[in-house]
Amino acid sequence: MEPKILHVGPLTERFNQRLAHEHDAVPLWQQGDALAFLDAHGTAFEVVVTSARFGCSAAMLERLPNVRAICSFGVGYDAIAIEAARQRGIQVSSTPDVLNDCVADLAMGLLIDCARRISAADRFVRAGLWPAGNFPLARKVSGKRLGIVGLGRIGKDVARRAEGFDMLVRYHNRRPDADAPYGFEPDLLALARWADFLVLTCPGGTATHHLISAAVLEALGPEGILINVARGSVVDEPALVAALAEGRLGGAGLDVFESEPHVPEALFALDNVVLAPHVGSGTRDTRLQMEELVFANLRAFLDKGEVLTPVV
Ligand code: 8YV
Repeated sequence: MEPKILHVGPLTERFNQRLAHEHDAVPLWQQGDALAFLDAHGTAFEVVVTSARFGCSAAMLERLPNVRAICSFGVGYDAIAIEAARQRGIQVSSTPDVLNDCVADLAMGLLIDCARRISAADRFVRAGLWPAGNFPLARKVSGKRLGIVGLGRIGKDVARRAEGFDMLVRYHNRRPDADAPYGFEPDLLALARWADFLVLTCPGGTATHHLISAAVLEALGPEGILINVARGSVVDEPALVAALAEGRLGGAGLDVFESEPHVPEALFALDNVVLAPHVGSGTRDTRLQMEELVFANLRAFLDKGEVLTPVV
């Protein structure tokens, strides 16, 4: 008999049906109070299928004493109780690489939109304002200085795209990457001072919580643009909103927020921000590849006892 699978939160209809069809999976979101359900039935499950969004909390994991693997849809695992999993020898897989292109594409899209004010220009035309006068001049993108916070797989794809725009690229990481052909900047404030555009592609979680502080935003300055395709938790959001509203920061392109799906209302009124509802990986092509990788990890664990793309 195949192990029982706990399916934490709904993904696409296709994914949900496929999991239910191919495996003995229980949709947790349909069981009423999740923790109460796990108190009663948690011992039955050996594998958890979840996503970057729904994760698997420490409270859940405590109620799943027989779980041996967590297969997650998405590359970020800040919502998974990774330390508890590591201590118990639970394998955790994510879906790296298959989404790099799409997240990097969105980062560049937000950057160009903020600098050239494409969304603002679109609003200007639709509001019938053009006959009354020209749209204000925007800022050039090509040849500018790009700072990347977190030069991992996605950060490197952003850097490669930026090279196509003749940008100068420097990056901030915890450690320099010996293979990266870009300048390493150990001082985040210095990177923000140097950069015209600062793109965040680092992981979320406690290690990067509010890394982008009021001081970093101040250093980026009234001409600077912040792009966040990482996690909302990386940025001190109230400080960001204040800096944008008071013109101390030039602009921001944001795909992620601290309390998703809730976006600070103060941002809605600002013309110097471009807002997206966490769609970095949100193309049909990429989501399909992420789905395939979740199922491949699951299959590998069930057949051979080892996931293919482990995070721990
Ligand atoms: C989510 C993401 O996976 O991969 C990540 O870390 O944030 C996204 O791709 C997606 O929204 C589904 O949860």
